[in-house]
Amino acid sequence: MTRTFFLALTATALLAPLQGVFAADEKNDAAKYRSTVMSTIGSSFGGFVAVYLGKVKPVDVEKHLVANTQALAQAAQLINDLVPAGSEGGDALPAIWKDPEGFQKLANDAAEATAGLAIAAEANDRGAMGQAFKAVGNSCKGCHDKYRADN
Ligand code: ASC
Repeated sequence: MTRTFFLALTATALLAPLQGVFAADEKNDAAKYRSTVMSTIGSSFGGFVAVYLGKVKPVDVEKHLVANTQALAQAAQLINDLVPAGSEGGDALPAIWKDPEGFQKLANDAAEATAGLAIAAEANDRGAMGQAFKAVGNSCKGCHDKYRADN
């Protein structure tokens, strides 16, 4: 086996999990991408909550609070750009495309609330994190109630 062939084989194996996300024959790649980003948001918020509430105790708690909230805030910046025309489907309700301004407002609120949580984590201010945590939860719920199926 040549070295090049071996490297190509390794790369293919490493990238295999991504094929589920970016399968070429997907009918609606944009809807799938939306779901991928929203999963990132759910995972990073869940990670923050687990550490903040002490359900898990990493050695460097502050590092985990900061990293999870930064990942959350970064991904939340993408929400307002996840609903292009033609990407209807998945858990997204048609109301998003009937009321684009309403959706954009809640998307911007989510970006703001998550940025606030990241700032509170960076400051290692538990009180501010608690307040921002509530604001983020309310933002998720408010948008899902209006624009997401299967809440
Ligand atoms: C989460 C998650 C949501 C929100 C929502 C908050 O962790 O996946 O959709 O929080 O439940 O009310």
